[in-house]
Amino acid sequence: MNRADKGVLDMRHISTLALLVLSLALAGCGGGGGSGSTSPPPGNTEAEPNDFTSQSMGTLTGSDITFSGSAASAADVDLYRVTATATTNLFVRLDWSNGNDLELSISNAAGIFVRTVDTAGHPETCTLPALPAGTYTVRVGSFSNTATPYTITVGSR
Ligand SMILES: [Ca+2]
Ligand SMILES: [Ca+2]
Repeated sequence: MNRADKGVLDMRHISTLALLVLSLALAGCGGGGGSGSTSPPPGNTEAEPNDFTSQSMGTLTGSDITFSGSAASAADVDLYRVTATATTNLFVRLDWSNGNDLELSISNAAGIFVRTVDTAGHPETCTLPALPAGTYTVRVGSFSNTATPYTITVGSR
C-alpha cells in the first residue's frame, strides 16, 4: 500500500469516528420515543431511482409530511429533500416494523452530513433545533440485505 492509499484510509477512519462521536455527543437524536407524528402515511411514496438524486418531500408547513418507501437491501440508498422557508426545528422520524436495521442521516443545505442516527431499534428520530431556512436532505440507509418497508416523516416542531 502506498502512502496516498494509506492517507485515504486514515481519513475515512477519522471521518467515521468523528461521526460516531458526534452522534453520541448530541442530544435530540436517537431511537424510540418518537412522540407525535403518528398519523398514517397520506399516500406519498418513494420513487426510485433516488440513490444519488433526492426526491422532494415538499415544503414544511404546520403538518407533518410522511412518505412510504422500501430499503431494498444494504446497497439501497434513499434520498429525500425537504424545504424550510423560515427558521424551524426540523423533526425527522424513520420507522419500520421488521427486524432489520436502518439508519437515518440528515444533511444541511450545503450537502454536509450534520446528524446520523443509528440505534439498535426503531424508530430512529431526530430534531434539529433552530435550522435556518433552506433545503435539507434526509438519507435512509440499510444494514440488511432483505427489503425493509419504512415510513419517513418530517415536520416542523
Ligand atoms: Ca428504496
Ligand atoms: Ca434508493
